[in-house]
Amino acid sequence: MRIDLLTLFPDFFAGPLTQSILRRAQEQGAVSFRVINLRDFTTDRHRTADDRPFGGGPGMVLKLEPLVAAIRAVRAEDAAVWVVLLSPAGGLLTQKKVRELAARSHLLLVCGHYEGVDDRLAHYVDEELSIGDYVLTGGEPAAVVVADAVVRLLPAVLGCEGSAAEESFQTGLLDHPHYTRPRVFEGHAVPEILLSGDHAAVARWRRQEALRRTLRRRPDLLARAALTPADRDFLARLREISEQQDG
Ligand code: 9D3
Repeated sequence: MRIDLLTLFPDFFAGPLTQSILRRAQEQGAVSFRVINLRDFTTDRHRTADDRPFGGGPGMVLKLEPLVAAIRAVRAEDAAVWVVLLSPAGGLLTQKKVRELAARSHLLLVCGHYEGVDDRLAHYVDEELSIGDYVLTGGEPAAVVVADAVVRLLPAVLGCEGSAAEESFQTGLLDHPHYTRPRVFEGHAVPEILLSGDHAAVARWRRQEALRRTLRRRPDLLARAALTPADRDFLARLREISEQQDG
C-alpha cells in the first residue's frame, strides 16, 4: 500500500514514520509513505498557502489552488488513489472505517491547519474524517492516527497476533486485563487463576473480565457486541449485584 501525506508541515512526520511499527512496515515493503509539501504547489513569489477568511474573523484559511494542484498531481499518477481530508467536521473514524481504508491500494491524507481549509475542497476529496470530538492544531496528528491504524492491519505487519486473528476474534468488547512478572508488586497481586495452568478456566475468566470492564467503562459498546448466552447470563448477574449495591 502507498500512503501519501499532504501538509504544510512536512517535518511533523519525520518522527512518527521512522519509529517502531510504521518503520518496520516500510522496511518490510508492506507500505511506502511519501510526505508532500503543500508549499511546493504554490505558484506565487511568496509561496502563499493560506489567506484571510472571506466575511472576516480570526485566523487563516488554507487556499484551494495549491491543495487542488497537489491532489490533481497525485490523481494523475494513480487514478485509484483515495483522497481523505482530515477535518474536525468529518465523519468519525471507526475500526470499520479503518478496515475499509486498509483495503485500498493508495491513500492521500490531506492535512488542514489554522482555522481550516476552504470549504470548496470537499468537491476534490473522496471523504472527510475526524478522529474524535476534541480540537487539534491541525490534521497532521490525525493523519498519523489514521496511518497507524491502517498500517497495522496490512498483511505481514503484525505477526501471529495480527489482523487476521484479530478480525476473527473481534468481539466489540474492551480487552481483558494483562499481567506479567512480578506476581506481587507493592502489595498488588496478579489474579490467582492466571497462575493455575487451567487454560479453560483462564479463557472463561478473561471473557468475564472483558465483559465486566466493558459494562463498567463503556456500556455503550455492549449494545453492538457479539454476545453468547453465557455472556448474557454473566452480565445479568453483574447487573443484579450492582442493583443490590445501589438499592
Ligand atoms: C472554532 C472552530 N474550530 C473547529 C472545531 C476550528 C478548527 C479547529 C482546529 C479547525 C481546524 C482545526 C484543526 N483540526 C483538524 O484539522 C482536525 C481534527 C481535529 O481538530 N479534531 C479531531 N479530528 C481532526 S481531523 C483534523
